[in-house]
Amino acid sequence: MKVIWNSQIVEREEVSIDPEDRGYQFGDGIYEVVRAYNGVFFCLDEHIDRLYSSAQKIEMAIPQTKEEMKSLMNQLLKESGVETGNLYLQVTRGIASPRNHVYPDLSVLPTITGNMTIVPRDAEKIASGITAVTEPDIRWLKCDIKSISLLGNIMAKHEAHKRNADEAILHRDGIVTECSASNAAIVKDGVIYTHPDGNLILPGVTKIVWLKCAEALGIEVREEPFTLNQLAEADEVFCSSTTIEVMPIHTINGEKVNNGKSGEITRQLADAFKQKIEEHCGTV
Ligand code: DCS
Repeated sequence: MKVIWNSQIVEREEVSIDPEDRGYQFGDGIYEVVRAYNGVFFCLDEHIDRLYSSAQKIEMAIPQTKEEMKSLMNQLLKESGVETGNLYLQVTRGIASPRNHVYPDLSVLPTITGNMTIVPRDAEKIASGITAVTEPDIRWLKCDIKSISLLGNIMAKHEAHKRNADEAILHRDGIVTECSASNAAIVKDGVIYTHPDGNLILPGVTKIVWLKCAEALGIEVREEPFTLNQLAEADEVFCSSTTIEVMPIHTINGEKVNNGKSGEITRQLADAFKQKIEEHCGTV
């Protein structure tokens, strides 16, 4: 299996991660998940922009230019032979010894790894939706950085799993922020509500696209916080991410939303999103 390792494409077996890599030691790193359809990346520029923005926010210098990084990713996509799947790309602050919380100087180069996995598009699920539970948002206050330190996210997702749900909808003191691995939105009386970007959520690439779709469809969107009560009384609820696109949530904490069916506005957005994919990557 071909993978990205620093500035090259190598066989997975050739990669070795040092025990003093700061990603391994401190979770000191950032990542992106980029989806490809039919051998073409979707929204690659937006993902690259967010990666470099995350790097800048933690004072990490990625040695490659954005163009060099894109060509490395495209080379992996080609050599992996994957048509429809996900690229996981991770950049850590590199190897520094002895272990020290303080950042090493910039002569220490980041460690870059990336691998592609085949993940077919789940059209049935996008039509029927998933289940969710609400969980307190116990994460830190820089959720706009796509950090590899994901304990708060994985603990929430695991709670959801234990409660037989697919996703955890997170809230801070009753204000819904986002989900454990996706952005969250509700529809009430024809208007979409979603938490504004800022330090409390990840600025989703999928969200950028569905916001444009909503505008083109003439659906009003208010990027403002909404409460758990508004969530419970919503006509429709959906979440969005690179891997699941625009995904209806049909049950929350065991209670059905919209009689357990995907709502009309969610369906329109999911269809418009699919069209955007097809304009760029061909029929899916
Ligand atoms: N919020 C969180 C906490 C996420 O982890 C993700 C995506 C999103 C929002 C949505 O962002 P994108 O629309 O840019 O994907 N998480 C990626 C992940 O870790 N797996 O799938 C996507």
